[in-house]
Amino acid sequence: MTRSAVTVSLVAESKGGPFVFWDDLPAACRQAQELGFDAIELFAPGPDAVSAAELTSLLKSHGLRLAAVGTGAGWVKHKLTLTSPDAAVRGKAADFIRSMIDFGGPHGAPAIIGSMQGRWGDGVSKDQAICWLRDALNELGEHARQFQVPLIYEPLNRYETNLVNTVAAGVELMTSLRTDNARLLADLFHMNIEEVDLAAALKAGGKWIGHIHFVDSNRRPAGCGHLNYAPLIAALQQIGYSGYLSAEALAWPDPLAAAQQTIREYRRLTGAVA
Ligand code: LER
Ligand code: MN
Repeated sequence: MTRSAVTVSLVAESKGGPFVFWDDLPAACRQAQELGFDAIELFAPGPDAVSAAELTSLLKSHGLRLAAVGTGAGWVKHKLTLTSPDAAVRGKAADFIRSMIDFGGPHGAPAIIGSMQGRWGDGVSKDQAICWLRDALNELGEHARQFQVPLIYEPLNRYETNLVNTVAAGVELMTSLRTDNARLLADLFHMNIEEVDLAAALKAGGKWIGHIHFVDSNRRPAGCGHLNYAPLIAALQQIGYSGYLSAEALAWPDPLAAAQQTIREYRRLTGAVA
């Protein structure tokens, strides 16, 4: 059985990005609870954006879990990546992600590496970039273990990275790691651009699929684009996926309507009851 989650962004620099709720964490928790989401996924500017005590209290009082925390603020705010030609930048990128693992971990939430993976080029070969990425995933995957959460790595579409664009390439990366504590994030928006067959890719991803960004082809909420979800849900059932379907989607036409649309579609597709 899967669980539902909805994204909340507290990152001013990401305005217009694919997040449902914005800026006001208590209000987002209230609305997520009212709509019946199981969890929120938090995109925060850094580990100090909200204290552990406040986050614990907000989650508890609204009956919510923390599905995951994004680390992309390290890129959008500080221009850090794990594959920068500059060793000092790579080091700071790993430090930032470690701090986000420490932020989400006590709440049972894994950290997601998406845009922090960077790209090859600018004097860095693909082999070298993948090697640096692998080193970072090994180290950070082991760091996450103390919280009994995996490290989540997200293949992105070709316009956002040239490192790993498909689930299959993600599996190849996962199987080349020393750590066994990393899993893949399958973002249906990125997959719609890169995969030949989304359901087949999910099935082939199998046990490596650790998180889903639940969104439509045009990055609008599920049901507002042209994805055919039934085979995708069947594929997830077939691989025994029991994690989150987390709405990382544009707040289209507005945050509340996007959240309502998502939970309605989630229930219709999964048979979850309100
Ligand atoms: C970026 O396009 C994305 O999908 C995020 O989840 C990664 O930071
Ligand atoms: Mn995503």
